[in-house]
Amino acid sequence: DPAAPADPGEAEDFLRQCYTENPRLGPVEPRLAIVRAQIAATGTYVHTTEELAYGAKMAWRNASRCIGRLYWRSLMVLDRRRARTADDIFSLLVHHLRTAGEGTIRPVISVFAPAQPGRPYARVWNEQLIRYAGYRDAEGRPVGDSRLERFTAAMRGFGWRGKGEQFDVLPLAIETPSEGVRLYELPERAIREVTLTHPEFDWFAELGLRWHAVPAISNMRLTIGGVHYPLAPFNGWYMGTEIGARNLADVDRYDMLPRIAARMGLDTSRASTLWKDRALVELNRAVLHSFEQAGVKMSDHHTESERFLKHIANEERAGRKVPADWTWIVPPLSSGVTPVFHRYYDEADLRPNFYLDAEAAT
Ligand code: HEM
Ligand code: NRG
Repeated sequence: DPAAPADPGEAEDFLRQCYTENPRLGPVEPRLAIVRAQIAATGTYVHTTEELAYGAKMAWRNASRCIGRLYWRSLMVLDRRRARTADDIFSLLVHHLRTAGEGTIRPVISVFAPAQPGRPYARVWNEQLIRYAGYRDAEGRPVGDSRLERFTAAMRGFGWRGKGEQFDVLPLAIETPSEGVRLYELPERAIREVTLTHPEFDWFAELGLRWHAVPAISNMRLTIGGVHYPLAPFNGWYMGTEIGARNLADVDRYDMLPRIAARMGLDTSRASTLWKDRALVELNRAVLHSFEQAGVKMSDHHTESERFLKHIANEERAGRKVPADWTWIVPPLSSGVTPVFHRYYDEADLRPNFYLDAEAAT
């Protein structure tokens, strides 16, 4: 429960670790005394800017489903704890997307106000800041991102009208205690997108595919030292398979493999022709090729797997274990030819971390 009081034990564990790993912050004992008193008096405490920044980096470091953790120290932490109104939050989210996506993509987190004990808190209903709407056409055929159909219907319930096309960016639904839910349309300058072409197949562009450059998860709660930040959207860059082997390929998302296989002229009458595998590889080549051509940072699953093993080696040298979830770390394409496949991982649930709360809208 994000609105529960801060747990003093968790606060102490976090502060000891934070101050041990950052000797320049000075001794932890005086800080512990202050925090204990704050929790006793108010049920919670206020992180310093340094604690917030390092806590957010630790949360990324502890995210056991994330293969991209080698660069955890480079996370840019924007302290947005003072923002209150939906208008303020919206303009800071636009700023986040522009900071993250201009020039080369950089990992950024915007941390908004923590939940106060027993009080309602602000949050964003969208799972990511940029997502495409999902609809059904008159014949009941899916249009857009089928995963977002329920969310899209909820937005329509608030009066939003999408164009009904394959890649309509959804509005942001921002909820604050004093204003309720408000919808905001993202301006174009906040939405960097890449249209997909293939290095050899000229017809590929006719499929009309595209994807947004920045994955910015906005529905996970950041927990640092017993304090809960329900609104703390973060982003890194994409690994190509997220788009090419899942978003555009999954049967319950864009389901593109049958159409790509048809254009390739493959024999789809039997599974054993491996037409799905062949179409999948070409789709993934198109994703990596298009992002590279557009100058948008993206990594492939081989490179990201190697980086992750380097991260594990770094962390072990620093005397730390790397909690990891095999089922999320292993890429959904060519799993067995990436080195992350061939080993087991520690499965600890360490804090600080990111947690998924129940969906607000659906
Ligand atoms: C999950 C890659 C940055 C936190 C993932 C996944 C991938 C990935 C491939 C699995 C996603 C899926 O299967 O749907 C990367 C790459 C990054 C990056 C290439 C480039 C820098 C970050 C940052 C944070 C983060 C900056 C937080 C500060 C997480 C979390 C999950 C995750 C919490 C689990 C999401 C969930 O449970 O749905 N990442 N990531 N990652 N990543 Fe990263
Ligand atoms: N698979 C999701 C994004 C999940 C997080 N992936 C990242 N995170 N790369 C998708 O939109 O396809 N990140 O912070 O970079």
